[in-house]
Order: sequence, then structure tokens, then C-alpha cells
Amino acid sequence: MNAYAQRVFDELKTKVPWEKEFLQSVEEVFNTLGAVLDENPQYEANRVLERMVIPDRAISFQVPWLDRNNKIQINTGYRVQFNDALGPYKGGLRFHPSVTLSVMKFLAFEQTFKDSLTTLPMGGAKGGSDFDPKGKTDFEVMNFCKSFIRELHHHIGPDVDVPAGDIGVGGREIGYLFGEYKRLTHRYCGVLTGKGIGWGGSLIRPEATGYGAIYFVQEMLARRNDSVAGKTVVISGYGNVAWGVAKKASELGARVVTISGSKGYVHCEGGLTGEMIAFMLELREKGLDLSVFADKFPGCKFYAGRKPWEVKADIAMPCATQNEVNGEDAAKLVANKVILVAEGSNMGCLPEAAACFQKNGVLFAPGKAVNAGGVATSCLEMSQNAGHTNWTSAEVDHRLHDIMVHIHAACVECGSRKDGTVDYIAGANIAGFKRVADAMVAQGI
Ligand code: NDP
Ligand code: 2IT
Repeated sequence: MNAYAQRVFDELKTKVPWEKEFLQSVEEVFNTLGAVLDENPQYEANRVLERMVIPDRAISFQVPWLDRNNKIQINTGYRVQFNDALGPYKGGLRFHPSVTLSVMKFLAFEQTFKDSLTTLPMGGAKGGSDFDPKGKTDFEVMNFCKSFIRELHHHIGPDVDVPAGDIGVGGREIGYLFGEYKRLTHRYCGVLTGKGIGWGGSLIRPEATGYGAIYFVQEMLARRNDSVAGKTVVISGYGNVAWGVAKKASELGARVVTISGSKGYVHCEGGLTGEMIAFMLELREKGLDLSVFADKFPGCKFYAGRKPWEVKADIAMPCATQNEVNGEDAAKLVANKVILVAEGSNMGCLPEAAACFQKNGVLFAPGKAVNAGGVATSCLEMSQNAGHTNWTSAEVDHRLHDIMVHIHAACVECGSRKDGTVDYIAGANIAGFKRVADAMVAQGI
């Protein structure tokens, strides 16, 4: 690590030693900025790194709500508005029991560089709660969402901060949040993205993260005159991102052989069919157990308590949560001759796993580049809302594709090694960092 970056990182470590996920994401970015910091002394002179690791604002609030038995329940809500150098804050909301301030800060920090990579006008933010939507009735989820937005509405707006979905937050939650926002403010505006088609949502936004991830993978393979067609793909998760990846990869002729959840994975040797991919949506909407999938489709097998990375494949795409691929998982994938690993989830791989892929010549790309199609299409939703218009699926998909091609090119430009291969981690970090840093310098303190 460059001396300036090391000094800032060491100071951060002494300040918030308990924020493990946040420190992990900062270290990964700082590790790759050596040359950029050496070549641009104005960044240190303007103390850009020190300013980049402290959120502009981190809001934490109480969310009381009534459950189905009229009992009072209490959760903690967060919104971390990390950096607005490039535009209004933008980033998702996560409802999951594992949510802490550290998780929110790592996601908002990553989001700042991801949003920058899209070249669209968005700053970085993230929010959410330790609320667990699993096992709750629609009524309970609605009560929670109303209470959550009652505080959050003070801090957001179409030109201020525009939240969206993430783990545990999909169309249903965005609907409840939007409905209550309207009641509280008397404003019908693009304050949230991921809205329903028909009331301000954009076509292709549900598919966008997964489709974008596959468009990125296509670009990675194209540099080797290769393609997605005929490849065997293992993915984790069965949520929004996993669904989009499975749909597009299958459409392009790949065989997607796994999906997974926190309790295990399903292996479908013949590859997921259209019916199976559609059933992923039903599973999530009804909150069914993943094992139901294997019961419904003969030929698919559920492996309880195991991860999909033990299955032989050409391409592996973590699409569930952070740090879901460890060094051991990576070694298994490498031993099985995986050629490409692309993160659909944010920080899906532990540093030791990413290092293992890079050391063994596996093409590896980080979430902030691979999954940026989701937030990019959120920005396209904001454009449609601001222009009081709707674009066709083809129009949105075309723009999404162009954005992913551009992000890939930026990673190649900033991450090319002397031997012609690409360090996508460095490429994504450097390309994302430069735009944010230059804007911060230009805007002063
Ligand atoms: P969903 O809530 O739709 O699905 C989450 C999936 O991940 C489920 O299959 C869930 O399985 C699994 N999962 C969640 N937490 C854990 C855990 N602790 N251990 C194992 N499995 C887990 O979320 P998304 O698909 O929206 O998000 C998935 C990832 O993609 C996240 O990292 C998110 O930040 C990232 N992302 C999402 C974007 C979006 O537009 N939605 C955009 C860019 C990135 P189970 O229910 O069994 O726990
Ligand atoms: O991690 C992410 O980029 C998201 N959850 C999507 C954010 C958004 O604002 O669409």
C-alpha cells in the first residue's frame, strides 16, 4: 500500500477497529491506488483519502412497529450518505438481521465507486435495518416499512438521496415505502427506484443487475475470443440478482446448474429451465424454503448446509451476500478449472479468495463493476421519472448494455497489466476513484 494510503488506513483501524466489513472494503480499494496517488499529489494535498473514509452523514434511528398480535417490536434503521461529489446520494436498502453500521458503511463506500463507474450523476449511499422480513405477514412488513420511512423521509428526495432495493427489499417493500412517503410529503416523485411498472417503475429494472452482470461477463470473455454460450455456470442465491443472472445466462446458451440460500444449495445437472427460473420468483415471494425447489423438480438435488462452489463449472457467480466465497471455496473452484469468477453480490469474495483466483490466472471481476447495472438502471428510472415519460424494454436494455460495455472498457483501461491481462479489481477501483477524487478536489472543502 502507498505510504499515504497506509497512514490513513492505520488511523481508520484505530478509530473503528470493530467495523470489520467496512475496513475490509477500504483496504481493498486503498491497496490498488498506489500509482494514482503517486502521480496525483493533489489528492494528498487535499486530504482526499481522509475525507473519503468518513461518511458525509450516517443516520441511525429507532423503528417501532406493531406485529400481528399488536405487540410492539423495535428495530434499528440506518441511512449512510457516504459521498455526494458526483450527484445525489443513491444506493439500496437492505432488510436483514445481519445489518449493522459496519455493513451499511462498507456497502455505501463501495456504492460510491460503483456509481462513479457508471459515469451517471450519482453519489454513494446505503441504508436498511436489522428487520427480518422472513416469516412476517404482508401486514407486518407494511407496518415496519411505514415506520421506517416516517423517519427516513426527512433525509431523502429526488435531488437529495434516492434509495432502492437490496437484500430483503423488493417490489413489495418499495411499494409500501413509496405509499407512505407520498402520504407524509404530498409529493409523487422519483424518490425511490425499483417502483412497480405502471406507477413510476422502469421496465428491465428487476432484471438489470443480473442482465448487466452477464453483459459484463460477455465482455470479459470476448477479450479471449470466447463467449457465454455452452458454458457451465454455478451461482449462489435465489433472489433478485441470481434470478436475472440465471435468466440471461440461460438465454445466451449457458447451463446454470446451481442456486443456493443460507441453508444449502440446489444442483440441477441438466441446467435450470425457464420454468425453474420463473419458480425462483415464486419461492422468494412466498418465502418458501429452497428445498421445495428440489422436491418440485425431479433431477434437482438439495444439499443441506453446503455451498455451490464444490460443483465443477466454467463460470462462478456469487449472487447472495458479502464474504460468501472463502479461500477454501476458491481453491475448490480452481481445482475444478473454473475460468471466470464475477461477483453479483457486493464483496462476495473474501480477499484470500480473490487473491487465489488472481494467482491462478482465473479471470476475476469485483461486484462494484459486475453488479453496477442495477444502480445504473435505477438512474435510468430516475431519468424517466424526471422527464415524465416511460421507455420501452428495448430502449432500457440497450442503454444498460452500453453502460456495462463502458464500465468494462474503463476497467481494462485502468487495470491492464504489462502482459496484456487485466486486474479488474485495480481497474474498477482506479476508474471509480478518479472521478470521485477529481470532483472532491474541484468542489473544495
Ligand atoms: P434478495 O433478497 O433478492 O436475495 C438474497 C439471496 O441471498 C437469497 O437467496 C438469500 O437466501 C441469500 N442470502 C442472503 N443473506 C445470506 C447469508 N447471510 N448467507 C447465505 N445466503 C444469504 O437480494 P438480492 O438478490 O437483491 O441481493 C443479492 C446480492 O446482490 C447482495 O449482495 C446485494 O447487495 C447485491 N446487489 C443487489 C442489487 C439489486 O439490484 N438488488 C444490485 C447490486 C448488488 P436466504 O433467503 O436463504 O437467506
Ligand atoms: O448494491 C446495489 O447497487 C443495489 N442494491 C442497487 C442500488 C440502487 O440504487 O438501485
